[in-house]
Amino acid sequence: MTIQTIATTPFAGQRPGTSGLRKKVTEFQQPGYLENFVEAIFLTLGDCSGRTLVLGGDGRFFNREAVQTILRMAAAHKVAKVLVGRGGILSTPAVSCVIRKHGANGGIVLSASHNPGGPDGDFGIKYNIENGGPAPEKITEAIFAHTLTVNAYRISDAGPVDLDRIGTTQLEDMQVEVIDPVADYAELMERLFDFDAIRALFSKGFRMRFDGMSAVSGPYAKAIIEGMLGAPAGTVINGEPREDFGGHHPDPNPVNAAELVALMDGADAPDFGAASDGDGDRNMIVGRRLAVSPSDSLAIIAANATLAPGYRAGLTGIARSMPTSQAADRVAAALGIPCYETPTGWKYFGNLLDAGMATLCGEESYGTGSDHIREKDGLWAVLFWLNLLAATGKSVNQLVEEHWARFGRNYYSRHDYEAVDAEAADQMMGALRGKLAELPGQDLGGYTVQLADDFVYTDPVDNSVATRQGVRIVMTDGSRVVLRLSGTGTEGATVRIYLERYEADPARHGLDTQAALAPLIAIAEQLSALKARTGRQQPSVVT
Ligand code: G16
Repeated sequence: MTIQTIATTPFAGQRPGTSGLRKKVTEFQQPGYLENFVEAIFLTLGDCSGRTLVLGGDGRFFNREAVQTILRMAAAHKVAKVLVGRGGILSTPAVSCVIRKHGANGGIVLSASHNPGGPDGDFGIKYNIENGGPAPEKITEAIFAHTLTVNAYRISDAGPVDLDRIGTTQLEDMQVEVIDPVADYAELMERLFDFDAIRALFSKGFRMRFDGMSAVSGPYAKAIIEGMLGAPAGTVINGEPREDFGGHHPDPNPVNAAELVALMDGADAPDFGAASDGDGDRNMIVGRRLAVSPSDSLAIIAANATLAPGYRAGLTGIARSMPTSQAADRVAAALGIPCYETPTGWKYFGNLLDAGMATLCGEESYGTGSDHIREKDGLWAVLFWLNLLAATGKSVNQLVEEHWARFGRNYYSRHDYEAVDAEAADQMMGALRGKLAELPGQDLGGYTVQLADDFVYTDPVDNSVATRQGVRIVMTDGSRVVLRLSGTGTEGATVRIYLERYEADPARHGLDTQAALAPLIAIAEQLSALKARTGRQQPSVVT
């Protein structure tokens, strides 16, 4: 076995987006493409001798190949030890959990999250730091800078490591420990939630469906929900991870988890429906004929958090991304704790969690989590809801309706326009930014604009500043229209329009969401001229 230095030339476009580098599999398969990016990670890390890293991914097409390449490169960079999930599998929350539990120096996550997989699908890679969370911008920018100048990468010429057998092997001077991908994570969940109460709920005939979407969370859900909590076999559907996610789009929302939503709408619906995404960090919570909005889910978990053993001491604060609805702000105000508003991207929660300033975090994009790890966590959110259902004896619908009655309802929706011409999208956002200064005070469709800006975030812990994080138009009654371009798409641009309206009157809590938001939808079009600029008449996805 020898360490080789292979000459290479930079690839354009390796700047990490909202959550790491995400590209088409075919792009990653170009000779040197993955290697260049991994070399840039190691160049950013510097001397790796004595360090331990965690490595795993969501099992999508190219996962195994990438794991072998990264192991050989880690050995060449003198990493002391790599903990890798069996079969190269680790959900994103499990990577975060394993980094923290084993005191590793960081980890590499292989996933394109909810983006489709398979040879024609997407692949992705990101680096997580020693707190278990996604690397902050100063590190991702340093990685990017190295991708622009990289001219060689170092790699061992050793043969493949057996990823399917638990145990430790040697690769050059590096130890490779293949670990059970579920064990550490399951043990953490058991400490946070009242497993006895949830077991008792299932033993009384409570029925649930968890849709693993043929992605990574299936094995975790089977081990915990069916195994440890005693739910009947068959509770977890689509529970085998497949390289192409069985052709599904593993994005847990009412559009892509249509099968689950139809089941929950049916006459013999189970009591509780839930789904997770490609890499297991997103969640969807479904009651009977009710898909709970992720923003509401965050607020409801926050309002009832002390019912779960891991959160009995109460919350120090809540954090939400700027486009997420303000439902959680109302809970924070009632609890007398701060609510932080961050840019989109889980990485922005890391400092607040590390500093103990926030306990719960959430995003409208089906992401919820807490200070137990430094990633959002799909199954954790599902177990939280199970804990709430078991502790209160109430249904999902009851919990949601009672929450609205107490705090008011924040009607909320996101309209996505996917694979739009990137130049047209940039021009649209540019023109919109140009109008912002004149909007405050103007009357628009029955609303008066209070604030119009391009969101700027100053991190209260390290004072780092993130600019151009989304255009927000806030009305005097708190209703909002937010527009931004996605940082996770792999084709053209994705325009996201976020719409929110607050309704205090319980008699008006049963409206159709799109109808309730119609005036704000019209304002978004009036200000952006999206239809004319992009040629799109309808959003591709409405959540
Ligand atoms: C990632 C990030 C999230 C973000 C989401 C959507 O989620 O971790 O913080 O909300 O993308 O980002 P964008 O609107 O820029 O596409 P995931 O589940 O894809 O890793």
